[in-house]
Amino acid sequence: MPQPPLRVFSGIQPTADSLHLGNYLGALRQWVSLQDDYDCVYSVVDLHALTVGPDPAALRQRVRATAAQFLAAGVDPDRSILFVQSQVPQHAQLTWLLNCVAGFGEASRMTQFKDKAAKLGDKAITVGLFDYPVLMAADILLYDANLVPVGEDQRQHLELSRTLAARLNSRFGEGAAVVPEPLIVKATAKIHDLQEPSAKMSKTGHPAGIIELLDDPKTIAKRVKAAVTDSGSEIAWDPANKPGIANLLSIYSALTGRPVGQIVEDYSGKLYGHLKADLAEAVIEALRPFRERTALYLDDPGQLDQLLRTGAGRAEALARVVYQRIAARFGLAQGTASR
Ligand code: AQP
Repeated sequence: MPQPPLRVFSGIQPTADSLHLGNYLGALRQWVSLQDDYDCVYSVVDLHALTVGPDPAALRQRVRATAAQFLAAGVDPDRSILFVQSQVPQHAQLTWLLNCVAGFGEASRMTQFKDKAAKLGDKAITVGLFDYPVLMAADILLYDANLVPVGEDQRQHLELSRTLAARLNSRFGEGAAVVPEPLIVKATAKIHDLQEPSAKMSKTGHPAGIIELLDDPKTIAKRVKAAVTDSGSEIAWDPANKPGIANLLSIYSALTGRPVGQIVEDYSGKLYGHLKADLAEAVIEALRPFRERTALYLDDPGQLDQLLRTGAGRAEALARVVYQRIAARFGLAQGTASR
């Protein structure tokens, strides 16, 4: 008998007006090709964005802008489920159940929490920020997802999701939860900050270190040309000693589909400036149609909202069944009630 396709789940936070090249190459681009072989569920994870206390009006705008960028990249709402996390109440409900099986110690070990907490300072750290990885586990388990395409920065969070799923199965018996597998594309797993190549490119990083997907061509060229390079002048693949050049080479290779070795050969005897000029052109050309398509979706917010409501309805139909199954295992009455 033919098996149903495996389920994929992934999400991106609406924490900026534009996504960046790391989000695109580390996650979004994979999302689009996975649609050919898997049953995909993609979400604008606005509950996650609340963990850093965004301005409400900005958040509303960014939810739409993020969804528009998913669509512009090629997420197809007819083939995949595309929805906004807060429109499906089971995400918050399942988080509570998982909070009650997650260890305080294991949540305390999450390096992303430690990094963000250090950036925000004691007064701004919320319980929500601490709980971020448990909410992420709820997102994944709620759809019985088999595969989760993410960048390297999310590997530890995904490991926690796997631990929690396995714990539900050992505590309540097999079949309580599906244990998800990470899907991390090695070559683009971590795109680095252009100004600080030891750090990942991040929406909340310094603007000069980021290439935003909606940046205009002039800004893109400026950012690429100002990227920090390394001492010496030889264009070589040496991530340990030449992290700045290695980052530019990975981005170039990912955008053009040409292997890094071939690019290095082409630039033998040339200067960093040549590589930067060609890379800027490649980024501009790759992002031009993306920017135009995003603008078209944002021109019609009514239609975009309708599309997202339809997606939320489809997501909730799946989430309700899984939530009730898990809640019943916990012994909660509502887990067995029909509505
Ligand atoms: N630099 C990166 N390289 C490769 N993949 C990346 N991702 C993020 N940065 C890189 C992947 O993008 C997806 C969405 O991430 P997110 O926006 O939900 O949260 P994040 O990982 O916290 O990304 P940012 O940009 O750093 O956001 P802020 O600054 O708001 O926290 C994930 O799959 C992630 O792996």
